[in-house]
Order: sequence, then structure tokens, then C-alpha cells
Amino acid sequence: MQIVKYAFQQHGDDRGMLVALEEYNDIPFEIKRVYYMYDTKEGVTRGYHAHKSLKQILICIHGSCKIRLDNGREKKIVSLEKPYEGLYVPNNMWREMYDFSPDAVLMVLASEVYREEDYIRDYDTFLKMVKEGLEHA
Ligand code: T46
Repeated sequence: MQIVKYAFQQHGDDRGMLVALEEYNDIPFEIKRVYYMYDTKEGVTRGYHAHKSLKQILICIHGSCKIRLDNGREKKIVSLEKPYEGLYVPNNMWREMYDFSPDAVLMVLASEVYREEDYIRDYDTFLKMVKEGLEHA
């Protein structure tokens, strides 16, 4: 499984740092939605789902967290701990977010507006869809 982790350009001067993200330039899709999670309680794991078509970039703009990615064949863990790093999470990828530091703010740039129908929340259904996708590829 190929992990795509971006190191965004940092504009720094003696005042501090700034990162600017433009759709299609820095982000490989049109940004239709931005959301973020914070105050995540100790020991909590979020996610436990995949998306049929949604593509996203995850950026831990403060603090740190870990992301477990699973394409149905292979699993990988990615740490996000820099505000200039972005993890690309394509569709058909199971994700779990965990090990949030108490100060973590995980921001997500999304290619689609929120649609519950796009979620695959059952792991066996996800595995079945991956298998069927491979058979029809
Ligand atoms: C994902 C990971 C990384 C909305 O009303 N609008 C939204 O845009 C989102 C993202 C959520 N919600 C509501 C739906 C639920 O009642 O907020 C509540 C929490 O959402 P959820 O349990 O899906 O959150 P996570 O942290 O498990 O997953 C989220 C995204 O939903 C998901 O697309 O890839 O972050």
C-alpha cells in the first residue's frame, strides 16, 4: 500500500509560520468541505469506516495523532505530528484515528459534502466490496 503524505510549503519569517493550501495546487481535488475534531478524549479511537467516493487530506494542525489505514489487504499506521504535513486518504480505505494528544486538532479537507450514504461502516461489507472491486478490475 502506498502512503501519500504531503509536506506542504511553509512560509516562515521572523513572525512565525504560515501554510497556504489551494485546491488542485497543494490539494489534489476541489475542496468542498472542511471539518476538524478537537478535545478528543484519552484512549478514544474514531473512524472505523471507509468511503465509497470521498477523498480527503488529514492534517493534525495542533498536537499529534495516529491514523491506521487498511485497504482490505494491507494495514499501515501513519503518525501526524506536524502542522505542515497532510495525509491523503483515498476512497475505499478503512481508517481509524487514535492516540490523540490532549491538545490535538485534526483538520480534514474533503472532496465532497457530507453524505451518510457514502460511508461503509461495516468492516465485513468493506472487505466484500474490496474483493468484488478486485474481481471486476
Ligand atoms: C472521516 C474521518 C477522518 C456532520 O454532520 N458533518 C460532517 O461533515 C462530519 C464529518 C460529521 N458530521 C456528524 C456526523 C456524526 O453525528 O458529526 C458526527 C461525528 O461524525 P463521525 O462519527 O463520522 O466522525 P469520525 O471522527 O468517526 O469520522 C470523521 C468523518 O466522518 C469521516 O468522513 O473520514 O473523520
